[in-house]
Amino acid sequence: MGAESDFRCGFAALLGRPNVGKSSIINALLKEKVAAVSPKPQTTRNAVRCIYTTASEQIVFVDTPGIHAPKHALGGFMLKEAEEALLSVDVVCYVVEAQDRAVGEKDGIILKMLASLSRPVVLAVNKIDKLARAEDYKKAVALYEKFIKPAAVAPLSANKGRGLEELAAAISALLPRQPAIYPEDMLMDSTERFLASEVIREKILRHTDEEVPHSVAVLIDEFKSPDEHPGEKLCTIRATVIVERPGQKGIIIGKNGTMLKQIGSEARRELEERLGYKLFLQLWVKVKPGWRKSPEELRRLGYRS
Ligand code: GDP
Ligand code: MG
Ligand code: K
Repeated sequence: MGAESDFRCGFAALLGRPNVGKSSIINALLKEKVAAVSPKPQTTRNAVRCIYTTASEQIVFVDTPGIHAPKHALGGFMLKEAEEALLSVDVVCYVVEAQDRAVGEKDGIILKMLASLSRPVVLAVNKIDKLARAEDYKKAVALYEKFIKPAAVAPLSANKGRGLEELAAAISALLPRQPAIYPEDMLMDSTERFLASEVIREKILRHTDEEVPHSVAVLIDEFKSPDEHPGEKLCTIRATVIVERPGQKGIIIGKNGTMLKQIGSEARRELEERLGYKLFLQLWVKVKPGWRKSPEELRRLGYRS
């Protein structure tokens, strides 16, 4: 058989409770920042596809939203989104932590979904660098194997760059033999608009505490890129940051607007670097009490339901 017909390509859902390191794994694999990473949970709410291509494989990762108990409308949306994502993939990459010694509520929900799913699971045991004895990751494996039978187990450390190629190999071994779907130089299947809202949201999360992240959404009101508008020299982005309470608006704007200015200039710099052109970025902050509980508002913000 020729090399070409041995090529494997397909979709892998990246699954795991918040903060196990899903975005870090993607970033480490692509060696470029693609999905938003932050030490706070719920950074990635929408599915972002990242594409990992080598000479022998192409893995299209779907960075699924965190799995949450459906306590309000947003939670319900995310759970449904995650279930739908699972039905459209070839493999599930389920990320847990090497230090796990008990199954938490969120993993309980994920395990229940996986147990009823006819898709192979690669159990990615991340953060092995945190263990005093490397082989202790097997304790985490034994814990999860009580509920699912993974097709493969991949111990790794996204932060230390260990076990990443082994993880990719374990996933691609379970993909169908077929040619690449995407061009090999493509890293992410996502629009520039979406990238803009993710970068802005990440900057907000980096600069704010506990109570802000869960109630913030970024709506891109206008995106005029030089590609779409040949007459324009600058890319213009106007975005609204939506929060739930006036206090949160105050935090994001900061004293004399300094915080918003800081967030805006950091987001602009990163976007200019990643998009490859100069841009003008304007941010507003709006209070919409209870936007997360309103299905209509969620739809308007782009969360399908
Ligand atoms: P996600 O919510 O699953 O996407 O998790 P993130 O990728 O945002 O990571 C959450 C936190 O875990 C961040 O502070 C990361 O730096 C940290 N983290 C990710 N991978 C590792 C790892 O291999 N080792 C250690 N020690 N920390 C990690
Ligand atoms: Mg993430
Ligand atoms: K995170």
